[in-house]
Amino acid sequence: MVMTIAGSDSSAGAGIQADLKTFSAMGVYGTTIITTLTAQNTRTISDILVVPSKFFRNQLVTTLEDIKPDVIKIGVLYSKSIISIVKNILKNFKNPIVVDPVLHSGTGIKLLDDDSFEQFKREIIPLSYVITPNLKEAEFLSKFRISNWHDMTRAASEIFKLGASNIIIKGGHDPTQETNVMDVLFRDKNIEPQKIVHERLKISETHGTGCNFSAAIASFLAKGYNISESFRLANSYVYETLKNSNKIGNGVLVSNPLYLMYDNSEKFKVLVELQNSVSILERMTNFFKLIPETKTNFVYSVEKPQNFDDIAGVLGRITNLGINIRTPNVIQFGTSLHVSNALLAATKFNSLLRSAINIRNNPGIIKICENNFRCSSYSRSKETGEIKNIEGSSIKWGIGEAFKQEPHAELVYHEGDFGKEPMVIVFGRNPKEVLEKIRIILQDYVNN
Ligand code: PXL
Repeated sequence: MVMTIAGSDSSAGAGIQADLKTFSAMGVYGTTIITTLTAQNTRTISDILVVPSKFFRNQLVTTLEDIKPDVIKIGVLYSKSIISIVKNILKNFKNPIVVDPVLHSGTGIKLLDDDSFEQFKREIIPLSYVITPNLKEAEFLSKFRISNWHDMTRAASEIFKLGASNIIIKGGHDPTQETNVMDVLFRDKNIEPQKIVHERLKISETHGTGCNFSAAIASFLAKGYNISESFRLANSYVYETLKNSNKIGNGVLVSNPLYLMYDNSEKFKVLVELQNSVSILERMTNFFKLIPETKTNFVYSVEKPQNFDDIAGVLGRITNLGINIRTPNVIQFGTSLHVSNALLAATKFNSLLRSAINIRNNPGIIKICENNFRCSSYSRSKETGEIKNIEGSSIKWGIGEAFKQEPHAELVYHEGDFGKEPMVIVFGRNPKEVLEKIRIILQDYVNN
């Protein structure tokens, strides 16, 4: 259980909204105590309303009375009266408090009143188990300009003097570091600082990552990880949220704390569904008769696949044993090249197609296919030498040609070329739909 005491961001990229998304993605329950309401979009904050003190206090007291957090995260506090209330109520709180010392928004608007700053340092920092300033905030808190490692350690020692137990200085905004980003956890003097260096992502300015980071630290601490592990885990989590930022307005990008949760759950569903369908295929009598010499693969992709890694297939392909088939039944992302390539090309024309299998091409099979499904085809002899010479580009080109002729195709075939086996590729929205088509083809094929 985690509590956040922070400001609301109407654009939902930072503040309370980012915190709650992060807690939820981490699987921890979050409660939300709102200090301020901001009217903002991805370009600016146009207005700030500070929640009246009495009401703010009631939120905190009422929630704490009943719901006991393992960790509390503090973000924007804004005013002196809110700072006093937080200090008075939390001064005897025994569990870890994570303080994200938010002073300004990315657009430069103040998120801590000028005359609240000294009080914030005096009353809030000593409450913190860990404080997570970026370079600018570390400079403000320590009154040191930071331009190298030595300055950073001096700034950290000044912040220790203010009463923090652990300090994480985030280096993401360091303009002198063009290729790398370094975050550092400073602990007791006797413990070597823990540095984490990442390659700098080539994306423009992003909103919300500071909140995602401190909320992730709070979540990992609440799960029982120590500060060093929580730092490492939160760091790689934020790297993913940043890498998958979205453009939701016309200004800065917004980081995506839910990305990994959705991605992992979608990938898990894809693996399970494909695995089940491969098992069904294994038991399908006579399927071996449809396997081409170059073997078969059966693939299934996440929604809107970008590359091979978004498409699961059968490791080592499915083999014809003459009386049945053999499949290693190991399903992995990124294992099939040919059938995945065909699917990637097909989704450009019909984004609902997410599964595919390749089978033999002979006149009997083609006749059955033409009778039962919307088919299209291409001739490999029409492709130019330029395309032939680039590995994988023949399939992409051919599938493109076939879908240009018949945008609703469910099945595409080609007659092969010198050294290239003729092939049929059966598409479907999911593996079950593909299996159904295989069943229909097989029924006719075996009966005739
Ligand atoms: O990213 C810092 C931050 C925190 N909380 C709120 C904010 C911002 C930045 O704009 O608006 C409410």
